[in-house]
Amino acid sequence: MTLLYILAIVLLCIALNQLFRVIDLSRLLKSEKEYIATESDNRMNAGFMFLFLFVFLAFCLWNFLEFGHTALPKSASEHGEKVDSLMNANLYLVTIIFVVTNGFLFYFAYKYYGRKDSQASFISHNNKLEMIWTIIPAVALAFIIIFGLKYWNEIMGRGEDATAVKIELYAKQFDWTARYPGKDNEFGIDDYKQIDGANAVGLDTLDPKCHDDLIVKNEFHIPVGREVVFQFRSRDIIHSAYMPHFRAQMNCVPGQITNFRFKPTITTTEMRKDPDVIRNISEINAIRTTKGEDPIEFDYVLICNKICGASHYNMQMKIVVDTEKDYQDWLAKQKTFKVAQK
Ligand SMILES: [Cu+2]
Repeated sequence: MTLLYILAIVLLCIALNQLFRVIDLSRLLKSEKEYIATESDNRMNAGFMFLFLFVFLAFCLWNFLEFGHTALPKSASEHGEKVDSLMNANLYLVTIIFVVTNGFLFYFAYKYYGRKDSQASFISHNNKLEMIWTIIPAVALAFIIIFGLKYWNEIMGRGEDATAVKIELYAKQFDWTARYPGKDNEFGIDDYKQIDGANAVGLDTLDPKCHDDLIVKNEFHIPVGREVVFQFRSRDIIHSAYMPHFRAQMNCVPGQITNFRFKPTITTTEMRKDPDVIRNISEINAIRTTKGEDPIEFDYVLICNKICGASHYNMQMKIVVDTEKDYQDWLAKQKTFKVAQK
């Protein structure tokens, strides 16, 4: 079958080649000069340029409408609204500029196609034009940067919240481990030399602050409406802790501690009832069913967003946003580092 396709393509190429030779020969007979575009050729190309403009913009619009909902998921953190409004402002600005500049590009190609007696005018310099295309982008970029810096300061520069939940996320090829500070609300210090099977995140067993730390695998819980202060560590190479629903991402760098904090605003249970979430999950489940896989439920997720090796794609951990009571119940069931060590 494949051979037939190849044969068909080869024959088509030969046929096209012959066709072009016939056209060339007929031009020779009519004593037209070979390969010089006539005015009607130019007019036809100009028409196609104009047509392309509309086809292209229609294609872009269709992409927006059809796949727009598969971009960033619904925001579920307090600062997420700010990130989204900045993102949308950028997107609107870029879309307007894209449509206007590309509109002109293809319209001018259509309007000024080569005519027999027309000549291009020679403009070496125009101060007014230079000013326009320098000042307008400069103002637009300043607008984007000023708003970006303002939001960055608001997200990263807030004071410590005394009631905040502390969590450490520990990255290694290829999984995550969460650590909670336990009753004393303080993390014990770490010592990479003590990493072994029972002490996967390398805590210093001599530090009493470690003993009540909770080590959590597979999924970790956070309470809704309370600030969560994360610290990130890595055992081996740079990973990146990405929690898309909370608009949070921070690199995990070996040998140093990085931070990020956010306040979750929607519990996992509430999010599962959201119409947009239901739509996206049912689309995924429709594909899964055709493959004979079990349907899934919506869950918040922590994923690695720095290509870190062969199993990078599957370096993830489930996040559950609970009500305060559910969170406390779950926390009470977790084992302390000391118990787990025995
Ligand atoms: Cu990774």
